[in-house]
Amino acid sequence: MTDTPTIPSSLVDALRDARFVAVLTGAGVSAESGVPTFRDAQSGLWAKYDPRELATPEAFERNPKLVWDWYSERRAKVAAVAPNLAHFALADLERRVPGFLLATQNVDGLHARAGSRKLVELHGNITRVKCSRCHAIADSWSDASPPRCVACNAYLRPDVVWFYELLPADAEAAAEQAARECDVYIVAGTSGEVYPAAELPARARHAGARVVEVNPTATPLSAIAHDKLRGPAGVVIPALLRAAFD
Ligand code: BJW
Ligand code: ZN
Repeated sequence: MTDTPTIPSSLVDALRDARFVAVLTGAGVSAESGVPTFRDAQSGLWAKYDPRELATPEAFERNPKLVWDWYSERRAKVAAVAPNLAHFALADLERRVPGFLLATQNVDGLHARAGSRKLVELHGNITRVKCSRCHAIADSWSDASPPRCVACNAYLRPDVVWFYELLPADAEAAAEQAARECDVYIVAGTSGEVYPAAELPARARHAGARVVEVNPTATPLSAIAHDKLRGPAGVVIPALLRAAFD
């Protein structure tokens, strides 16, 4: 059993009284489902590649097959895993507070599968595939690696946000507004190294929110968090809900 960190009573009160709660999640929230975190060492076939060097438009231009195959394997892995207690607790939290938004950096779709609806996916979704030129979403594709767009014959690619690409404008705007308007901001399972997502907690703090970090280890975001709940998200987030709402 993992120890649950102590939850300060002032945080319990803040959560209970909150009119709007905003949440930012990262790969650590899916770790207990068996999805490797982004900065974890790659295994097997991919051991010699740095994910930071595969998740770029340049990598896809240079070696489309390598990048397509990496995402195909990850897509298959995501389809084979299930949401964990952290995903379910966040779906529950959305129903407990008057205003809520969950902004996730994860591309695995597990929050939606756990029942979250007030949800924006800042970095896209690995289960969707789009054309790299005309951006049309593909409903099906061939076994080629990569397959081609039926409309314009360019390569298809995963509908995720690579480094140096813009985030979906509506998702980013909604996440920024939630950070500005929330009373409590929960940031869970992210290393806080990737922008613009990493600046959301500071915006929330600047606007007066109580900022809570859920992560087994310290991150650059720890410095701006009022509460640092050290432990796995699948333990800490359900404990936070029990403390505030049971
Ligand atoms: C647990 C746990 C458990 C483990 N429970 N926790 C400003 C300053 C500097 C640079 C930039 C800037 N603005 C933009 C940039 C450039 C760049 C960037 O941020 N670079 C940094 C590396 C410095 N940003 C971009 O390019 C973005 N685009 C953009 O801003 O466009 C405009 C622009 C362009 C160019 C220049 C300037 C502006 C786009 C970013 C897209 C990120 N895409 C990826 C890949 C998605 C597809 C895929 O999955 O392959 O998104 S990168 C990768 O990182 C992925 C993740 O969503 C993202 C964040 O990672 P995350 O979730 O934090 O995971 P990890 O692995 O890093 O951390 C896991 C954490 O969990 C750890 O802390 C563990 O301790 C913890 N943990 N077990 C709780 N059980
Ligand atoms: Zn096309």
